[in-house]
Amino acid sequence: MEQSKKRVLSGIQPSGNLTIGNYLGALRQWVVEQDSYECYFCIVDMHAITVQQDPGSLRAKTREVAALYLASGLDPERVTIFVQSHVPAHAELGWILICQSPLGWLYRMTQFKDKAAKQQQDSVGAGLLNYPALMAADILLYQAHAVPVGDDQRQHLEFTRDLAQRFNALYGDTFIIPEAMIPKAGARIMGLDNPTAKMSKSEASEYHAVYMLDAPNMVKKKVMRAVTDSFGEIRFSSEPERAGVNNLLTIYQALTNQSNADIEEHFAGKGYGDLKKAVVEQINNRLQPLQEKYNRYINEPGYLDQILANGAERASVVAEKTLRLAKERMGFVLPNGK
Ligand code: ATP
Ligand code: LTN
Repeated sequence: MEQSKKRVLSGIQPSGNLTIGNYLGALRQWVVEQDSYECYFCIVDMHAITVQQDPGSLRAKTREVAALYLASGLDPERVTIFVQSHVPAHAELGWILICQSPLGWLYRMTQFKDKAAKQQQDSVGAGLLNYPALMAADILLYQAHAVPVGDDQRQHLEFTRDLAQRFNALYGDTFIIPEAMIPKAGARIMGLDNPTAKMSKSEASEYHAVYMLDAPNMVKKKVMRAVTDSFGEIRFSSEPERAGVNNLLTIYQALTNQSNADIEEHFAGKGYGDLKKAVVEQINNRLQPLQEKYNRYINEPGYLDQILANGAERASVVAEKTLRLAKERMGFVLPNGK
């Protein structure tokens, strides 16, 4: 495993419109890390199908996510951007790791419990339960040292580490044990309509999330309607009754990089209307140039497809090498002696 730079891998599901939660919790830090790590960023379409997806929408969203990666500032010359299903090693190691995953560990995952609870019991697919094993495969195939994700993925990262350690103990050192890399500000953006639930791209309600592709007047409409409280006090707080204001402050902080004290001082004596206006302005300032770039990329499907094809080719070389090692260690007979 001779590598010069340490490796990073992360991914986003093409399961809907990307939210500012996806941007602040994940994408934004990926852009920073591309300078110091060897980075692999995938569009995890095989994870998206763990809940029902409309084929036309999955197709469109996969390209949309790719264009948003580029528009956010990922440079395809420096990082490898690819679609998970273009690299079959993910499915293959995924199956191997499913076979290594204790059911008890899988049933304990809060994301599984939450997503399963939202569906009729008999329509919950087995893929939803096995989701963390496929995610472990994504990460371990690249021998990634670090995985930049939002706070909600902490438990999946622990699962990946436990599974890798278990595999290494059973079959000999095979996988690097990865670390979660979680941002200080913006790791958990909450829903605007319900600040006790994580902002999520697959939540249907209209005023729940600001999408990365929302027009400025839509951002304004959503933020101005965000749930607050009747305390009339602008300060950071972990009290559930103040979660709405805390969430707006958190979004403001993630976009301005200011300290809690500076932000509270800035808003001293002001009202929630002022806070909301300031948040709208910060979001729109950030999204406007990004959306301009997005429009250019999405209107050049040939260019996007070329980037994804190159990415899959580069990713396959690394992934195949690890897959071969894992199979060999487990006792698979490799074709043609290797
Ligand atoms: P879905 O609603 O389809 O489950 P999601 O919006 O939770 O999707 P994912 O594709 O599962 O998004 O997540 C992609 C990345 O974005 C992950 O690193 C995740 O931790 C991060 N992320 C998602 N939502 C938030 C949020 N509200 N705050 C911060 N980070 C987030
Ligand atoms: N489970 C992740 C998406 C995901 C991922 C990954 C993130 C799939 N594979 C590998 C990091 C590394 C989520 O955000 N829900």
